[in-house]
Amino acid sequence: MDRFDTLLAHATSRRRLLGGIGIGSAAAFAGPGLAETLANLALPGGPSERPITNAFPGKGSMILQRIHPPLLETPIEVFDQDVFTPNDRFFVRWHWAEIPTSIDATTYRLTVRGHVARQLSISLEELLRLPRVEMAAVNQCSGNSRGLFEPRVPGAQWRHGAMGNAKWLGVRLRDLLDLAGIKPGAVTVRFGALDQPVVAGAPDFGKSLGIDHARDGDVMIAFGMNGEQLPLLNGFPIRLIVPGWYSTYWVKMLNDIEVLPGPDDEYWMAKAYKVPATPGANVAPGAKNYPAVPISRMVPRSWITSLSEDQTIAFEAAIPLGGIAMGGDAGVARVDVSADGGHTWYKSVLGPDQGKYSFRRWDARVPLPRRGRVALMSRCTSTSGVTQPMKPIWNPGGFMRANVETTHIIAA
Ligand SMILES: Nc1nc2c(c(=O)[nH]1)N[C@H]1C(S)=C(S)[C@@H](COP(=O)(O)O)O[C@H]1N2
Ligand SMILES: [Mo]
Repeated sequence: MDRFDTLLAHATSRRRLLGGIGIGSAAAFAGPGLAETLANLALPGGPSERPITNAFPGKGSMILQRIHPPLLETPIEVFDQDVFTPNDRFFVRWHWAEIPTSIDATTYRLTVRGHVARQLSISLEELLRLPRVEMAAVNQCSGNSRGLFEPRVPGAQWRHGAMGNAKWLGVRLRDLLDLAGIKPGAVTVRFGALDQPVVAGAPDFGKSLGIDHARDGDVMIAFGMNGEQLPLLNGFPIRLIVPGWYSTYWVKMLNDIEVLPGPDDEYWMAKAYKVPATPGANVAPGAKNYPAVPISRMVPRSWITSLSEDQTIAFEAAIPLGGIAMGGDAGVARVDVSADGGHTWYKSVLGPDQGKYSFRRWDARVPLPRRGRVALMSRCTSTSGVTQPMKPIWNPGGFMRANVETTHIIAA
């Protein structure tokens, strides 16, 4: 048995496993009343407390942002343990509440249709026989860290845990499109999934990529995540991976690929997930009537993970500091750290390079300027030469926050 057979074997047994513990029952158990522990997200617009839940299938301790559909945030300390986020701690976000609670891997089909020479209906077994690729890539929600927007904007009030990094195993989207044979004049590829809106007439979730992007060889259909099958809530049995792009494009429970001879003018591309066409997607709070474009590439970010907001530590002349960084759609070239609000910067040492789309560990020592409250910062520069700005941006969607973040500690 190679890895491929193992995955399929797991995939088939998954059906039985999920039968008894559907999302419905989990949601019923996950009410705030059950929570014994609360996480404090320190959101400027409050309220900051969220229950910690263990009640969702395939998931360990997660910050409960919403029950139905599930929005689960990864606690920041998880990112301090490894650059790869464990599957059972990986964040979860769905738009619509009608999510299948069990999947029959033996009858699952992925359709490729539209502007193609041959329409395909592929079983998982067939998909798993295509040449396989594995790639480390960060999956980050467009609205990650939205809870820190000032003034506050509507939407899930995430702190920094609407992101995760995994080794994705799957097949190239290009190989599948080549099997179907793209017809001349193809412009867009649209991806659809099994989840459904609860309200009649609400737009079914779907996202699109331009034909050249879809065929670039990096975009993949993943059935493996950190060496295991995908958790149901992260899109079992297959999902789209769009390295370097925000996860709104990473369609879960992918079952439909449609090649279009024109643009996708449906809701999720034409209306939702648009950002100002300004540098850094930044507009003045309250601004209206500015040109907007679909969100796309990620930008560099970094986080301190070895210490948490408002933590008290013993004063020392210099302290160790560690965290993670991402280059966005490029690699991490350097991470600098500061303990005096950004006046003096010190270089960190980067951990192993797991590929340009992955998180990268960094570690440093910083001198503490004094006892008391200290503002610690990290600042990433990508291999394409982009450095995180100091100032936060603002836009009404709460998308693309990427400024230098501050962690305050008390050196006592
Ligand atoms: N089928 C489907 N795929 C989806 C979504 C969805 O609602 N339905 N949400 C997208 C968004 S906005 C995000 S942030 C990611 C979340 O991925 P995760 O739950 O695996 O962390 O899934 C993306 N793919
Ligand atoms: Mo998202």
